[in-house]
Amino acid sequence: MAFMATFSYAKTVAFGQRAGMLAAVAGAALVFAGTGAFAAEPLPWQMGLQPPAGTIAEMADDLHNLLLVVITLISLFVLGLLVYVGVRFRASANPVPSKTSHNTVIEILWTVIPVVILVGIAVPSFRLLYYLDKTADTDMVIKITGNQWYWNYEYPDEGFAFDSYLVDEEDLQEGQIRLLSVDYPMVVPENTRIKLLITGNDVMHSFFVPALAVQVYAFIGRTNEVWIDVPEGGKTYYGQCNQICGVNHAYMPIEVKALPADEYKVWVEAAREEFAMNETVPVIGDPETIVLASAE
Ligand SMILES: [Cu+2]
Repeated sequence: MAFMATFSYAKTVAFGQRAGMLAAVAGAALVFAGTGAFAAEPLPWQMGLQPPAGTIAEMADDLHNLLLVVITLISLFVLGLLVYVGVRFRASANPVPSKTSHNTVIEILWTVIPVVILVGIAVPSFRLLYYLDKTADTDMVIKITGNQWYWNYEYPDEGFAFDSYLVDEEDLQEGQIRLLSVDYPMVVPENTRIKLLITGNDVMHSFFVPALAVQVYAFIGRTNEVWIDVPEGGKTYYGQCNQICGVNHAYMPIEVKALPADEYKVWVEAAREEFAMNETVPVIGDPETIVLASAE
């Protein structure tokens, strides 16, 4: 499980690298400047990653920025070599080509230097992976189930669960975002470490919230574990299912709404009543001995 979580997180980081590469082409300076300081959703003409929220996302952002420098330097170095070789050893200037086939010193260098670079990258990379695996230090749990095509959020400690659907374009209220806002967001208290148990009900989905640096697969019959570090500030973080899961794959967004502790308590009280009938935990086994997971 932990492996899956870390693997899928690695994919998130890799995704970030690609975004960073594009940004580097357009103008490396902008990558570090960032965009829309308080945005937790994608913005028009946005470059680089979404501003990081919480310690995990900050570490991922730092690693991304470090890797961007490393890959930019390597790419420029290799480009320089190619241009140099093309000009210096062009056929017109070298009518009699060299027959050199080995150079021990260069061969050792082009083996050792990449190894040193990779080991250097591995140190912060593993630090992040192991940090991501520290789910034991969390304050609360939310179980997230991917369905075709909506999410279900279960608060096992509070004993309720609810479905979360996309708000249709014609029903959008003031302040809601097309294709990202949902009817019932996943509400979390700010300044809290939350363990997420992520599973699926039909096909593969993936829970992906870029600003919180979380991307974990939702498999049927398997529970993946990860944690998020929701920082201070009543912000809303948007994400999407990140695994092609069928015809409405693009229409099952994720909305994570962070509230101050007191407002969160009020929400829990209201949600307990509103979702009182929602003991919709899938149960397997003999009906005589069924125990609802939320009642444990
Ligand atoms: Cu999906």
